[in-house]
Amino acid sequence: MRILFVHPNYSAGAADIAGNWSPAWVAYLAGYLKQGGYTDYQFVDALVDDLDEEQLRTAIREANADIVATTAMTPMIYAAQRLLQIAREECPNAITLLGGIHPTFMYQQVFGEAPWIDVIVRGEGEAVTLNLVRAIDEGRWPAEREQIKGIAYLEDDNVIATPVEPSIKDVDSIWPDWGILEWKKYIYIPLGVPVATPNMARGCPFTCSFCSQWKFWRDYRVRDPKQMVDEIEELVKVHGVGFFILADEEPQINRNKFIEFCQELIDRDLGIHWGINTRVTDVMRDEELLPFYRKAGLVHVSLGTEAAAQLNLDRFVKETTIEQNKRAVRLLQENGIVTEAQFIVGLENETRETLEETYQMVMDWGADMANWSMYTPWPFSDMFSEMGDKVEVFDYSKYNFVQPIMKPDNIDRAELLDGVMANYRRFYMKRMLFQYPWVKDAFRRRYLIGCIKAFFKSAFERKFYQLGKQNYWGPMFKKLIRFDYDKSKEKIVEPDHNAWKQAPAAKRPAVGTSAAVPKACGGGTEQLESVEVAIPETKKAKASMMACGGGGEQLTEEQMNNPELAINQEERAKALEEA
Ligand code: B12
Ligand code: SF4
Repeated sequence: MRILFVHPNYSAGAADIAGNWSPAWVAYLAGYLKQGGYTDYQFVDALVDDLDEEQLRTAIREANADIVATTAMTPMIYAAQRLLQIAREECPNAITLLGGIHPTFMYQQVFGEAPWIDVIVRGEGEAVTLNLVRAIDEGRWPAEREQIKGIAYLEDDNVIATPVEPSIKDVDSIWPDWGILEWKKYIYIPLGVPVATPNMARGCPFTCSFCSQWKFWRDYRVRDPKQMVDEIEELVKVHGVGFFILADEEPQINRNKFIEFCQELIDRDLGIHWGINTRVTDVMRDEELLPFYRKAGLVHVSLGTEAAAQLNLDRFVKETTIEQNKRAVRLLQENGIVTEAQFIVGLENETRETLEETYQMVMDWGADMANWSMYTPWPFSDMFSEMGDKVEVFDYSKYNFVQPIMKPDNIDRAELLDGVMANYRRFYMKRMLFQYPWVKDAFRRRYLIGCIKAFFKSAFERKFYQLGKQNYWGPMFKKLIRFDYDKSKEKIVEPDHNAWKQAPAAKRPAVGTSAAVPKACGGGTEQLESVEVAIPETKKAKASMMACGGGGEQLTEEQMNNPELAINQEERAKALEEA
């Protein structure tokens, strides 16, 4: 049973500009298969090797695998679909397999567009993939496929989704096979060392309306910190990794585990530096622990500061304030940790002035780095339905945070892009001239200058924000900006909301009209029967599956008291610690 994993060749030109990133999905799936007795797998990274279609075709043909598997975030879905089409052409007998966040929710649309895909794994991949591979190996595929939980497939032009697989409670049973990657390819430009994105905790107890990660993993689970550091030790000693970013949505929320993790890193003195994406409220909660975190090697924190206006923070159900943003940045700065503030811009109320406000604000906060992402409601996020007809682009390859898929009411897209670029230019020019070279801490200085190197490299190559494709040459040439997108993609096919965790009703007060109000199924793990829906057209098809019983008020008392769903930060953190 030979399995070929392939990472699609798609680059957004934003977060990925800091280097070549090692894909964690491959390592985690391969590791789980290995433990299950399947070791005949290989990996092709079409992104890092920049393979064109012909080269991809050759690589797939030569691998001659029984299963060809790939992944898809939303913007890379067409690249993934095409990749599997090539696999179908080159290896007609191989099973084509797709997983990842986008197909998890959008499998109906995916099958409508790419019927050559044999099977989609929905949600957390390890257990489902092992069950699937075993069924194929034992000759139970396709005859008994309806018995495999967590998959979707086409049967006589109907999309079949089996009941969801329970999440893996014992996350320590997952041990990735990082050896599947060729580490010399994955260099983080700021430090010139191999970079990894290992995963300690899965899930997030918050329910921000623009985000889908909390739905995807459903419940919050965290690994044993000692085992986590075993994994990091392997990454350092066996694969030469010198920097990592935790792939976690919310690494700090279980404070005790995070402290244990840091202590273990200190005790083992691995000499590794690392970063996290976290919430400003966690930074403030752990104010006194920041020197300890820094000692453990934490050097880079990306903060979901998101907005310059409280109105927008509230709308995102972020449960933070502008004041907290400012304070968190300051605390990190005081503790010598590189601070990156992240903004979401381009909502309908965006203007040149509000863009200016974000710039002024981040300068006032004193963050080392800043980024401005174009507001991109994932089609399966709660906020998407609120946007109604404001979303004009249904070509998912543009859902990448860098190409505006909505036009604000009072400025056009060119103005928006130009305003964002003006912020980047001013911010990094000032930082480069007046801050980075004068930072006293030698490591921090080297790190920041390394970041600016990565930034300029991508800007020079016109890959940053896909400026080449968007034909952006500077403020004088706004009229030349091109926003090409595939207009034949007119609407979304309604995602599958029902199989996944839902935000408590109390967290979604009075949110506009909603074409697709998520049904509060409560996010249980085994509540769905197999369901069958006709294969949808690529138009708005209301094929929402009501196998959970529908209804808007279904959260139980127990679920409301669950730490995952508790309403405020302190309650949640306390409940999680107790758990
Ligand atoms: C690390 C990371 C990156 C790294 C990439 C690392 C890499 N090489 O893959 C960097 C920094 C480069 C990056 C870039 C981007 N990212 Co990013 N990234 C993440 C992050 C933080 C962790 C991803 C991860 O490794 N998770 C751990 C692994 C184990 O989980 P996983 O990938 O989901 O895989 C599991 C399942 O999905 C499933 N699965 C996945 N693939 C497959 C395939 C098969 C065959 C099967 C069976 C199962 C399966 O099984 C796996 C194991 O359970 C996530 C947020 C998060 N916390 O998850 C965002 C996230 C994935 N990124 C996101 C986005 C949008 C982007 C960018 C577009 C942002 C930008 N403008 O730059 C770019 C796109 C990348 C590109 N090529 O252009 C979004 C995607 C949302 C969406 N709906 O698509 C996320 C979810 C963050 C968010 N804001 O919501 N990212
Ligand atoms: S805190 Fe909000 S944005 Fe961050 S992972 Fe959780 S739900 Fe998503």
